[in-house]
Amino acid sequence: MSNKKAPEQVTDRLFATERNPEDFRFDASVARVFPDMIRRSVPGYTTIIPMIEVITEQYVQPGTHCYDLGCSLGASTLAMRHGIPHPDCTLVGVDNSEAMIERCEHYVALDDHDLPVTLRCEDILTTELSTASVTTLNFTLQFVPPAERLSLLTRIGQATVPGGVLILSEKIRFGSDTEQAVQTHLHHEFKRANGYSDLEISQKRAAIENVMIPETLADHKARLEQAGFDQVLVWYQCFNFVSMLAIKAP
Ligand code: GEK
Repeated sequence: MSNKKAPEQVTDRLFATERNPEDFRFDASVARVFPDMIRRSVPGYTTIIPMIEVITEQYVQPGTHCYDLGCSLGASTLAMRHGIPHPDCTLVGVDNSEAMIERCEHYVALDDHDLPVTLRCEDILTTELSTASVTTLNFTLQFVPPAERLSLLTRIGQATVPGGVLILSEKIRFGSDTEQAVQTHLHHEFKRANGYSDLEISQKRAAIENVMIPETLADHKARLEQAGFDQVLVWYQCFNFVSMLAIKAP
C-alpha cells in the first residue's frame, strides 16, 4: 500500500442544517467531502477497501484489463492497483461525475505504484469492457436504475475471462420486515456513533431514497448467475452492507 500522505479529509456537514428536499447528486460539494462521508456512512467500507487489494491479487491474470466501475475518488481503484503484479495489465476507473474524476486524477497522481491508471468520465452502462479478469462495483450498482442492472451485469459477465471475478458491494434490503427494521436501526446507530445528528441522518435518507435502490441478497445472487457468473458468495457483511464475489468458472 502507498506510503505517501493522503490529502487532508474535509468533514461532511452537507446535511447538518435544514435544507430543501432535493435528490442526492455526486456533484462538487459531495466530491469535496466524499472520503469522510463514505467512511462515516458505510459500515465496513474501511475494511472492504484493503480487501479489494487482496482479492484482486488472487484473481488478476496477466495481459487482462481490470475495471473499477463508479470509482469516485479512486479508493477501490488504488486498492486494485496495488494488488496487480503484472505490468501488462491495464487498470481503468470509470465514473460519470466530472467532479469525482477531476479529484480522482489527483489521488492517483499522489499514489506511488507504477501501473498506469486510465480514468474515463463515462457512464458505466455504455463504457467499453473487454478481456476483464477483475471488475469492481464498490457501492455503485445501487445507483443504477434497477431496469438497467441485468444488462450491465451481463456485459460485465461477457467481458470477464474464465476464472475472472466481479467484486460487488451493495447496501441491501431484507425480505423480512423485522430484520429490515433491526439492520436499519443498527446502521443509523453506526452513523450516530460517527457524529451524524438525527437531522443529518433523516435529510440524507430523504435525499438518497429515489436515487439509491437497494435489493435483497437473493435478487443479487440470482441476477449475477443469470449474467453468466458460476459461483456467487458473500465475503463480507456488516449490518445492511454486503460485499459479494461473483466468479466465472476457469
Ligand atoms: C469507492 N467505488 O470509494 N456511470 C458512472 N458512474 C456512476 C453511475 C453511472 N451510471 N452511477 C453512479 N456512478 C467508490 C464508491 S460511490 C458510492 C462509489 C456511494 C458513480 C457516482 O458518480 C459515484 O461516484 C459512485 O458511482 C458511487 O470505493 O457514494 O455510496
